[in-house]
Amino acid sequence: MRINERVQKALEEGRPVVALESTIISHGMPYPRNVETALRVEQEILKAEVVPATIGIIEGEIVVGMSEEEIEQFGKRKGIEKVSYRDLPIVTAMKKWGATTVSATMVVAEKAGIEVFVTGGIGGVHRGAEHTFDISRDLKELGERNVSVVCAGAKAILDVPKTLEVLETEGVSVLSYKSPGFANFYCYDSGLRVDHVFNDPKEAALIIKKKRNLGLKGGVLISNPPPEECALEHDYIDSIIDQALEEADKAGVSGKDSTPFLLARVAELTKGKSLDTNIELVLNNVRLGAKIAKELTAL
Ligand code: PSU
Ligand code: MN
Repeated sequence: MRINERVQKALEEGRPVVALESTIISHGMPYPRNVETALRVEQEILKAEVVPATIGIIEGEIVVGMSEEEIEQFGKRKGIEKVSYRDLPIVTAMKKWGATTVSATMVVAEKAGIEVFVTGGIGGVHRGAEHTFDISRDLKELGERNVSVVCAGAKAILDVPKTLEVLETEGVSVLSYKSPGFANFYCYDSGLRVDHVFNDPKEAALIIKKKRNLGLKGGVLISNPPPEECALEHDYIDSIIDQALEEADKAGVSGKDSTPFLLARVAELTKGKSLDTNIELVLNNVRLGAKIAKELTAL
């Protein structure tokens, strides 16, 4: 594992660091907006006086804290593997390039000692999972790793009620920032309840710290609704998601290809609106994540 100097130094000195994933770059957004977003994300974090650590695998080496050039590569290079937990030994042994999902990023962040991780929306229980058994490894790692994740809920293409049920089974405390409902990725609210609503980032930090001090394994999931001005309406997006799901089914898309296919198709069908929202919600999550990371180190 290669930890860049700035990240290493911050960790040694007990200064705040925020982990970021690379699947969102290589498989979640089209080039060049994926790279623009990943770089803006890092700038926002630095502006808050927190150190960003974008995580990925380069020729088999796990990198914690990519350079700008490396981020650019993850955005445009063809054939980068989507790396979930199960893929970590394969991609590293075979010396391949790999973009880490939430699950794999959590594993690496924990090993590096980074406690706060920001993404767009976590993976979860896919619709129709009662037939396909498609449940993201993200949920399991949330239950196992001492890393807390800031997100805009679970991706809207999923079965969100079932996702929350599995999070409960995994023992993941779900908090929501300022809004009573679990965020719905593109939409402000899924209409589903969370375990606790907080208004002050310090409160989230206290809960994370308490979980650790009690010796309870696993992370805290922090749901942050997308900024209201760029959130999409359920009436608009839900039928588009249904159409994308139907197309995926007809085309026989399954397994790890599902999420990238659906996100890309929804972006096309909304003429880029969903992509704009996805970018804004990530930046919004980053601002909250940086605050929580700072509060956590201050404790
Ligand atoms: N958040 C986004 N876009 C993404 C992802 C998250 O805004 O593309 C990625 C994360 O890496 C997450 C993955 O772990 O989607 C989920 O993939 P799957 O459903 O195959 O587990
Ligand atoms: Mn899956």
